[in-house]
Amino acid sequence: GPAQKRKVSGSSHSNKDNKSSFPVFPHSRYDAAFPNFSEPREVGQFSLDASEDGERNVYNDSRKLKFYIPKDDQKVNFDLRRGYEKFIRKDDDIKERLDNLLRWVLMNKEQFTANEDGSIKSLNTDFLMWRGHLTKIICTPFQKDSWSMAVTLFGGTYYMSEVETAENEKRRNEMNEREKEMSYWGYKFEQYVTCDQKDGEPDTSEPVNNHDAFCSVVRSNLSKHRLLYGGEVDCIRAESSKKPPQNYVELKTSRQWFNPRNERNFYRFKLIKWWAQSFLVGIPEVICGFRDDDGVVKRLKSFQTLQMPRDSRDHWSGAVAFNFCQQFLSFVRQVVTIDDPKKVYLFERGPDSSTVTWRLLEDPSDVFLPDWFTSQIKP
Ligand code: 0WD
Ligand code: CA
Repeated sequence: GPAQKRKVSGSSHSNKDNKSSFPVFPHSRYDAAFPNFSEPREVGQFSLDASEDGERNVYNDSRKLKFYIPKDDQKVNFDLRRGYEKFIRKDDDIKERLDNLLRWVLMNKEQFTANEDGSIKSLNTDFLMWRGHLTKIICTPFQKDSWSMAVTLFGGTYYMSEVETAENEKRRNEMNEREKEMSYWGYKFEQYVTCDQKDGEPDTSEPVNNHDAFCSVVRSNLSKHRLLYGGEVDCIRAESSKKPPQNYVELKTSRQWFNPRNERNFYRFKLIKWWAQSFLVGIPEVICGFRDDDGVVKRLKSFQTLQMPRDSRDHWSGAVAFNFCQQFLSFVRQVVTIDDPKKVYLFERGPDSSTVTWRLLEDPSDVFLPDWFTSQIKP
């Protein structure tokens, strides 16, 4: 349209009324001081457990939080291929959207502003989403990956729910046998270094199950945006005297480095994702199992979240990434003006695209706030 053809004059103000698309590049556009980001504060915990009936149920407690069991970092020998035939895999065709987080909200009504009839008047947040959605937005200036985020404004809160892009769905459906097996390795690694009990030993004979999860719910502010989001947390250090999220640990696997190019790509493309993901929840440490091509981990390495930007030298900038996110959220608030639980705006970043565009979704199946939730909110 004409708005897209309008010349960008260089002043950020002249572009304020251009609501048709949002630029990803150039980086210089976002190269300013790190925006205000308050220390994430944990306001809740919940567990997803499918042992009852095979469906993921939400429990308002930490029953699925695992304990980290320290190992001799240089002397491990974890075969991540073991037990693949017994893997109890979550069906990724089933889209849970924000449902589990919304169930947590309804289980914790006392945290929110209440009406006399017991319904919720306000969530006291500008945005509600999964942590993983924020990670994707933050990493956008430094990654090619496509993403789509659906946004609904309801009762003054912008609800954001990811929609799988055509490219990502295609990649998922065209995985070969080896890729499918490799997607098991990360979960198997978790089993080698965690235990349900504080002083227990990992049980690596049990089938691996990726239905179960523990989630932390946090509040933080990014500049003028109040944020409320949930994120899956792998485990906790039982021996630590710190309190959540400072005693949480994120677990990862990565292919060991065979040459300097491997190492460079690790710092350039992988560490920014690890940093954004853990920084958003205030998790101080990421423990990585380095594996070979046969899925054997021989070495563990701990990365300090706050050190990652420095470790990565000048490959990426956390300030650019966070400024991009801050301004993108402002853009969302400029575009999404109709407060209606059934109105869905879709924000899309195509593969390697230099802009984020938006459109309205018109199909009733795109509505993602369920009636069981909206009926309990009375603004
Ligand atoms: O609605 C959606 N489109 C999504 C929902 C996309 C991504 C996640 N989810 C759900 C997850 O199933 C989980 O219940 O949200 C919850 C947690 O979200 P998050 O913490 O915001 O997700 P993210 O930071 O992307 O991933 C954290 C962990 C992953 O760890 P690694 O180390 O791989 O980053 O959540 C797990 C995974 O362990 N995870 C999943 N587990 C099973 N199925 C999935 C999945 N599809 N995605 C992430
Ligand atoms: Ca993990």
